[in-house]
This record gives sequence, C-alpha cells and structure tokens, in this order.
Amino acid sequence: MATKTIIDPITRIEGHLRIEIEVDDAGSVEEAYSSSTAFRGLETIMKGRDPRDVGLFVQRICGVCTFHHYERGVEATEHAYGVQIPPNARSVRNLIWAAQTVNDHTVHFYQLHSMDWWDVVSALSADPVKATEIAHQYHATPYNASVSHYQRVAERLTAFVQSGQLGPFTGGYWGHPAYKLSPEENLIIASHYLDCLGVQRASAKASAIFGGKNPHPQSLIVGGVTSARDAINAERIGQYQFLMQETMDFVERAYIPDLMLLADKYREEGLAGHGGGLSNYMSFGAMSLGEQAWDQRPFLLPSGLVRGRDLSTVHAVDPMKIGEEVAHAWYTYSGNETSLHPLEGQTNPAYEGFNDDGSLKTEGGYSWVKSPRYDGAPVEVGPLARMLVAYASGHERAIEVMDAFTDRMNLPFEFWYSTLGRTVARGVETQIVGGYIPELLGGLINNVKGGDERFFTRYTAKDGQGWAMAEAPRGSLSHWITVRNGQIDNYQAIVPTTWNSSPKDGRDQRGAYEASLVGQPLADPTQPLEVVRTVHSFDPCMACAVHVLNRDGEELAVYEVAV
Ligand code: NFE
Repeated sequence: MATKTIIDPITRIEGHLRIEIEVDDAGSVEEAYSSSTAFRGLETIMKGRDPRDVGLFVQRICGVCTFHHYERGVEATEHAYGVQIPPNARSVRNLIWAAQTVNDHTVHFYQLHSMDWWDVVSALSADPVKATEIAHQYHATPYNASVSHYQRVAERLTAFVQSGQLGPFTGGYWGHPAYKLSPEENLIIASHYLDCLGVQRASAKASAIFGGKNPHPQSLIVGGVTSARDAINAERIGQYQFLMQETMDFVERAYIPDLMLLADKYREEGLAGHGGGLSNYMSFGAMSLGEQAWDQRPFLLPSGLVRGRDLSTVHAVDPMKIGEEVAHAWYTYSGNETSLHPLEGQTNPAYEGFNDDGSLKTEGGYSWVKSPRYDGAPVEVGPLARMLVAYASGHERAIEVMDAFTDRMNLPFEFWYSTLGRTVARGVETQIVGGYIPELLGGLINNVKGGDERFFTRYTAKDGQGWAMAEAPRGSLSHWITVRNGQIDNYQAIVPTTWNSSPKDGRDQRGAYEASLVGQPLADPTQPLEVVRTVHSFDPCMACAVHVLNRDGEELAVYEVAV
C-alpha cells in the first residue's frame, strides 16, 4: 500500500510550496501533488489603476525576478498603446535583463540548489591537498582552488558546525545515501557556495547601474527608459562591463566546473532520466532583440515549442492557445468555463481547505496555483526548455555549449531529460547570456556614437488590449492587460512557476513538478532528498505564482488551515 509523505514547507525557494507524495512498497514515488498554500491577488490589485503604473506595481509580485515582471508589465501597456521603444532603450533593458538573469542563475545554483548535491558535514573531513588536485581536473585554473583557501573554508565550516548553529545548513539530510560526492568534492562546492555569497553582489550592482536600484529597479517607463544619463556615460558602462566580467569569471571557473563534477558523480541519475518529467518544452523567447511584433521578433534564445521530445520539429507558439484551468485549483470560473484565455481570465478565490488528517483534498482543489496549459497540454518551461527549443531550432551557440558539455562529460543527449540535465541547462544558459554582454554593450555604444540619443518614444494613451510574452529566468512569463476608459479593466499574469508547479488539470494531466517526481526511486522515503532535489531544479518561486494583498493593502480573506 502506498505511504503518504508530506513535505511542507519546501525550503530554499521563494514563497510557500507543499509537496505530497505517495510512495509505493518498492520505495518509488507513485503519485505527486504540488500545492501552493498562499493566495495570489495581484491581478485584483491592478484593476482601476493607470496602465502607465503597471510595471512598478507588478514587479512587487516577486523579490527575485522583479525586473522581468516590471518589463512585462511596461511592455503589455506599450502593446496596448501601440508604442515602440527606441533601440537604445531596448539595449538598456537588455543589459538589466542579462545582469539579473546571470545573478538569478548563479544564486539559485549555489544558495538554493547546490546543497541537494553536496553534503556539508562530509566536507569537514576533506583533505585540502586532494581537493586542490580534484578541482584542477575540471578547469585549468579553477576558482579559488588553493590548499590554503580550502583549509580556511574547512575551518570556517567546522566552526559553524561546532557552534551548533548551522544557519543555512540547518535541517539538511546530511549523510543521506543519495549524496555521492567525496569529502574533497563536497569541499570544492562548499567553497564556491561561500564565494558566491560575495560574487553575486557584482551582478546585482551591475543591474542597478541601469535599473536605478536592486532588487526592484525603477528606470523603465512606458515608451523607454529613464537611465539615459548612465547609458551614455563611459564610466558607468565600464563599471557594468567590469562587474559582469568578474561574475562571468566565476561562472567559467567555478559554476561550470562544479556542474561537470556533478555530471561525473551523478551520472547514473542523469542517465536513468530521474526527474525528467514532462516531454513538452516551451519558450516565449529570451531577451528581445528588436521591436517587431512578438511572432516575428528576434530573441537571443528563440521562442518555440518542442512536443514529445521530438527535436526534429519546433512548433510556433500561438498566444491564443494558452488557457488556464482551475479543476484542481482553489478558484472558480463564472459560467461553465473549464479553461480561460488570460485576456478573459478571472481570479475568483474558492478555498476548499484540507482533509481532517491535514492532507490535501486531491479530489478537488488543492493549490492556489492555476493550471496553465498550451493547447490543452502541460508543458515544462525554464532553462532546460529554452535550451532544448534553441538546440532544436539550430541555434549555434546553444548547440555549441550543450554539445561541449556532453562531449566533455561523455554523456548522451538523453541526459538532458533529467533533474541533472535541468540543473546543467541553467549553467550553460548562463554562459550564453553572459557571453552576449559585449555585443549588447557594443550595440548601445555604436548606436549612440552614430548620433542616436533617443531613449524614449512619445505616445498617446488609448484603450485596448495588450500583452507581453518573453522569458524570465524560471521560464515563460506573460502579462495581459485590458484598458478601458483609460484604466485597467483586467490584468492577468501567467508566471513560469505557475506553468511548472501547476496542479492537475480537468483531464488529470500532471504539471511539470508532479510529472518529474512520479517514478523517482527514494533511497530513504523518510528523508526524500531526491524529491527536494528535483523540485529545486525548477527553481520554484511561489511568491510569483501567488500573492496576498488587495489594492488597499487589506487582507482579502483569512483561512484557517488545520494541520
Ligand atoms: Ni518570482 Fe519569476 C522568474 C517570473 S516566477 S521568480 O523567473 O516571472 O517563476
């Protein structure tokens, strides 16, 4: 008989996520339920507001991918108004995009996810000399890889553990049999975990050079950007360049080698396809490189849909085929609708509570996250989806970095369809985004030098509908706006984590998290490390997927949850 295990809260994520799994007698996950336990109401907050204010409000959806909601909100209004921004404004937005994405990916890997792969307690017994030798197997000049540095890291970690205050390391499944690194290998990644706490400041500062501040930037306005003075200042451009070089040095000499180390040691898990999940992958296109209509717009990484892992065909994404279902979500739709397009979307909370034993009522609603579907099918979004769509589209740089990784590690292509593949995809995407920064800066400098100093396009506000679709670090993000009588009449955001963490739909099709967990063997079902590892590989942000204020800052409702 299946045994139920509840993991609530899942930590090292943004927001509130609960995972319930049913484990069969052989110790494998038989069924999985993903539930977000806090309500989202930001769409409701937007109603009646001036569309020109959207960006500043909607970036408060999140404390992580702030810029992406900001940009999508501004772009949705620009689309409704029919405004095209000048090339310089596009460059500035892209420079913030790139810094934010590189920051997000590096912080996710080290601070939120890496501890699913390395064991801090084991690192304490490492031999620093041996660790230095191992680090040199994965890079000719590995990051901070000296005997004295590793000794200092080991001493720091030991002091941490001896103080009895493990801080961020509290509550880990240390000593779990699914950890596979030697003490020295654990020490190498532990050392980069600590390094990243400092290095991530550089990319955060870089994003603030053109964004005004971080994490919530303030330089985007409908029609362009306000940070023109910084964008024509050689010193500010130089600062950005230097800070991002510093970050990319860490990516190349720490992040990528650490992923190689993981690919070496967790090879079996990758080859077994653990955590692979869904077989449909979607991208809306990452980093706009022009002002054309969305379906003709060039992107740094292309839009498209791969169905059933068939890379021979990349299908065009049709925005009108997106629908959100609520069969197993705590919402209702008026009328008999089962799925609504976001332009017609509704946010009507209908909480159903938990079972008396504290478990989810999986027959009915069990999450505050809706179930977005593309053409009725669940899809995975995020770095792996972007890389697969790019690879299948013949994107040269994507093919280069993906093949370089698998060739070096002697892995077949199928390895990408796994938790490990998803984690590595985020790293190789970071190489592409960071590697594009010189071109971005060159484009801005040449354009300004050529005499184009426009950073803003004048426009006339008007009624209508608009939308903006593009990629945020965790996947496909779309914002949809209806403007009537100069005010927002309807607003909907479909967020990457909503796609991935969605509960089952009306046809009981699982979302990406749920699908990736089913079939996962667990070494110790009482300590489901493998589940946490797979969920983290998506980089959940439930704060994006759900929210809890109304336009006057009051609670919309109070729900007592019996546990
Ligand atoms: Ni709150 Fe986000 C990203 C967006 S949510 S972090 O990336 O959009 O998935």
